[in-house]
Parts: sequence; structure tokens; C-alpha cells
Amino acid sequence: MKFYIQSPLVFLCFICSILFLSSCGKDSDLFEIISEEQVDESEEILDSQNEEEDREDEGNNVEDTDSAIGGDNQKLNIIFDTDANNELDDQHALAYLLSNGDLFNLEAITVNATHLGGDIDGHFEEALRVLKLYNLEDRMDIFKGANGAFEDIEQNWNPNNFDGIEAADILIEKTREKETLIVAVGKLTNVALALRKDPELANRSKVIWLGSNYPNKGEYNETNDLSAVNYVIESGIPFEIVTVRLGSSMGSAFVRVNVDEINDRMPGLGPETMEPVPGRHGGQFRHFGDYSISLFENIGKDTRSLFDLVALSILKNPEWGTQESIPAPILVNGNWVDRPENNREITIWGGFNRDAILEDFFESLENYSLVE
Ligand SMILES: [Ca+2]
Repeated sequence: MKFYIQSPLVFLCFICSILFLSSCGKDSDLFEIISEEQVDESEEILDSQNEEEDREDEGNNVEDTDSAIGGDNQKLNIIFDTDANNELDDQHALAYLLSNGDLFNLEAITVNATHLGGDIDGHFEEALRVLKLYNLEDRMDIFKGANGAFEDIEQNWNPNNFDGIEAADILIEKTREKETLIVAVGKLTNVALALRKDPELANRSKVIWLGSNYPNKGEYNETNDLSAVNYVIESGIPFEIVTVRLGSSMGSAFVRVNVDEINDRMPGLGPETMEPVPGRHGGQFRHFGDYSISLFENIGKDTRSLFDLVALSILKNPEWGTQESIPAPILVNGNWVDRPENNREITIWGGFNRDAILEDFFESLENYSLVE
């Protein structure tokens, strides 16, 4: 009995000692294993933190030097290609662009000449007038583009000397510097010329074009240079068409503003200029808003569509229109011909929210934030 009483105690002590020694060994091994894993883990955390810091540094550098599309500051870099002296929507679109500095970086203004606005100098002067009304004439550059049509300019092609070379070269240069959208609200000649000179442009930018009554024929920007439209389509550059569709509620023609709204909302809007700026139709102006009233008075209509504005509005809020991706069609003798088998797709915009777009236009000018 004694043996059996004492021996379990001895046995228990023996087992405890073994367990203790064994556990010391295991703990020791375990400590070493945990220690190695912890070191590895710490190093991984440190590496990942360093990588994160590196990425942040890179991001900061991008933000500092290269504001990219969808980058940290979410601003869109834009080249605005305009036939500024054609009636009045170009000027209003440019004013909207200049007023939305929280969203847009304006990299350059290029002008093209459509037939109602005179030659390229007139378009240059009108774009400059709007810049002056925003006190930005010393900070923004305007580049002269083509008077003629793409197919005529291309006939005797000399990449170092052609009608529109100044605008084409700046399109090439600016899109090489950083991701930059081309918003074109006139004929597409300057864009086509830039693509002709540098086909790689198709791989580094995107064109948003205000034009066409697609699927119907015969819109002003389109008919001013049919050859340029086809060249841009065939170049492969991402291409979005903000349709006009005169007489329909499904294009930018639907974004019509009433003269009463202009007279009510526009007086005094925009920055005040140091010196009065002479208007296109006479008069002197210190605010774009007052010049806007003059433009509407001289066009003499009760309502007028702000077509070109819409190409910028849908960049600000894509919900203000509907978009559809389609196989790229082609213009043949001025008619759109669908090509259902075409792998190349383009985007067609329509169905615009007139009230939201116009309200945002007025509010943008009331609370302007100048572009840089
Ligand atoms: Ca225009």
C-alpha cells in the first residue's frame, strides 16, 4: 500500500519534473520560433510600411508635378479645342471650364476656324476675350489651329509646316507630359492633324467631341470637316461623341437656355476685370456675365442651346447624360454608315438633363473657382 501510496507521489513528481523540463525546452523552442516569426512579421510590416510610404511619396510627386486623370486630386487635365468665334456657346463653355478649377486643369486652349466665325484670328481673339474677362490672359495660352479642312491640308503633307501646326504640336506636346483629355467643340481638324503627325497620340489621350446628329447626317461641326471625323475614328483614339441632334430632345440641342434666365442670372457673374474688355458686338465689360447678356442680345433669339457646355458637363457628372458604346461607324458622303462587325468601339452620348446642366452652369459662375 505504502509503495502504492508513495510511488504515485514519486511518479507524479517525476512526471512533473519531466513535463517541466520538457516544457522549458518546448517553450524555449517555441520562443525561438515565435521570435523568428515575429522578426519576419515585423520586417514584413516594416517593408510594407516603407513600400506604402514610397507609394505615398510617388503619389505626392505625381500630385505635385503631374495631376493625372483620376489622380489623387481628381482633377482632369484638359485641352479645350474651340471655334470660339462661332455664335455663343463656345464662350459659355469656356467660362464654365475656367470657373471649375476644382475639377479641371486647363493645359491649353487651341482654336479652329469654322465657316461662320471667320478665319483663325477671329477665333483666337474671341477666346482671348473670354480669358481677359477672367483675368487669365497672362496665365493661359491660346494656340492657333487650322483654317482649312484635314483632307486639303494632308494633300501636300509636310509634318514641319502645315495649316494648324501650332495647335497640333501643342496637342502632341501636352499629352506627352501627362494624361490629358482633348475636349473638342468645333471641327476635328486640329485633332486629326495631331494624330497624322503623331499616331501614338491615339494611345495616350481621349477625345470628347461635341458634334454630329448621329445616327442622322448634317451637323455643323461635322460638316465643317467630314474628313477629320473619319480620320479620328480610324485612328483608334478613344472617342466619345456628345451628340447635337437638332430638333430632338436626345442631344445637346435640348440644353436650351431662355434669354430671361440669362438676364436674370448672369449680371455681374465671374471675376471683375481691372480694365473693361471690349465686346465682340461693341460695349465694354468687366464681367463675363455681362458679356453673356450682350452675346444673347445680339443673337436675337428667345432661347439658345448651349451645346458646347454639355461636353464639359458630362465630364463633371456622367449622370447628366446617357452613354452607349457602339461599333465605330463611318461617314460616307456625309451619311453615317454603321459597321456592326467593327471591333473598334466609340461612345455616343445623348439624353441630357437640361435643368441639372444649366443650374450647374449658373452655380459654377456664381461660385467660381478659377482654373490653374
Ligand atoms: Ca463650338
